Amino acid sequence: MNIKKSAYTVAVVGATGAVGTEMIQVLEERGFPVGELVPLASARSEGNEVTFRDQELPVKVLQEDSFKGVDLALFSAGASVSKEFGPIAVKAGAVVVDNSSAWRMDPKVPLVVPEVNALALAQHQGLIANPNCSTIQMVVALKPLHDAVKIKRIIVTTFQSVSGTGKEAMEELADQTRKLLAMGEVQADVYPHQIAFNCLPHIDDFLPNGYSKEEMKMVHETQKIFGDSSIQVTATTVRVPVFVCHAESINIETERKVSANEARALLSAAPGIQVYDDPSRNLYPLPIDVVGTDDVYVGRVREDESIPNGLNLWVVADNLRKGAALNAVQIAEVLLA
Ligand code: NAP
Ligand code: 3JM
Repeated sequence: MNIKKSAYTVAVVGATGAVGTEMIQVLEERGFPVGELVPLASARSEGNEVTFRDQELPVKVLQEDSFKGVDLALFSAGASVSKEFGPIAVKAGAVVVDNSSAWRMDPKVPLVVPEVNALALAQHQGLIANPNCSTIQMVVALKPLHDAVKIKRIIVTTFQSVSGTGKEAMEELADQTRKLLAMGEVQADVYPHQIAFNCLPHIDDFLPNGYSKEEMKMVHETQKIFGDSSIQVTATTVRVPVFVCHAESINIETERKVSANEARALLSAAPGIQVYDDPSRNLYPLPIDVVGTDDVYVGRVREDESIPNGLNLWVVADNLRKGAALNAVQIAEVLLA
């Protein structure tokens, strides 16, 4: 990737997964200069194929020598795979954009959302981390407000879709829903409880402080991306029975006052954001409308009447696209530019 080429060899690690499938689609849709696509997954996928530009490509089993000749490797096969194979890919000469939590908080690894901190990419040493899906949509929405009136504190509650867990979780929600509507019994395999017709205040493992890892990812990643460890962040992350798109209720306290109208104007002018905010017409962002789109949608902008400088927002984005695959491909596009 350090050399300008007309086309690049791109490996997708986790090519058969929910994020990997979207990665391949986003590379194609955006006309990323792919010479050869190398789809990699586990031995479970041996014999399977993925489709890229109307071609069926055989999935290869991820191995130490998988990255020979690879310019760019997009990883989304879980944190342990990234921990082990990320450095192997870099050593083989590839630039790695990693979607897992494995490297995000490493000080040598830039954690990047192009609309927010593209400049951090200049420091990369081969490995670049994509933030957590919930962090990405939050920082895109908050960046123009932070620039204008400086955010002091963020209180966020998420409503996260099952696609954030992967393909098996999507099947589990569909299967439980079908069975329950037919008055059948259901079993919970992916989550600790039934997800259909339910809400689980539990995403990723719990930590000794009582928060989940997902909640603490939002705290630490937000501070790293904004380059400001003084921003106070507290999060509650909830899994809801939605297939795709995460929603977030965000409350911010700012150093200077911003009215709801000024905030809408700032948001409307910012890259990657659509403002959908007209309660008189029941207009606010909804997962079923946002799925398959690229922007971060903001609505329900209200001044927080309980404090002098506060704002409430409702933020929705496609977690598989801006929350994962699209952001990773946008990082690669910045590297090419
Ligand atoms: P998924 O649908 O379960 O897919 C997992 C993918 O990883 C599959 O392609 C799977 O291959 C592959 N894989 C698993 N273990 C492997 C191994 N040992 N060697 C090679 N490939 C292996 O999960 P997903 O939703 O796509 O998410 C995958 C990962 O991406 C997550 O674990 C997470 O780290 C990351 N992620 C990040 C975000 C974000 O916020 N940026 C969002 C979602 C996910 P097989 O089909 O062969 O099993
Ligand atoms: C989103 O290997 C794993 O346990 C990965 C779990 C996971 C992650 C993660 O921690 O990388 C599933 C879904 C994420 C994420 O984006 O942080």
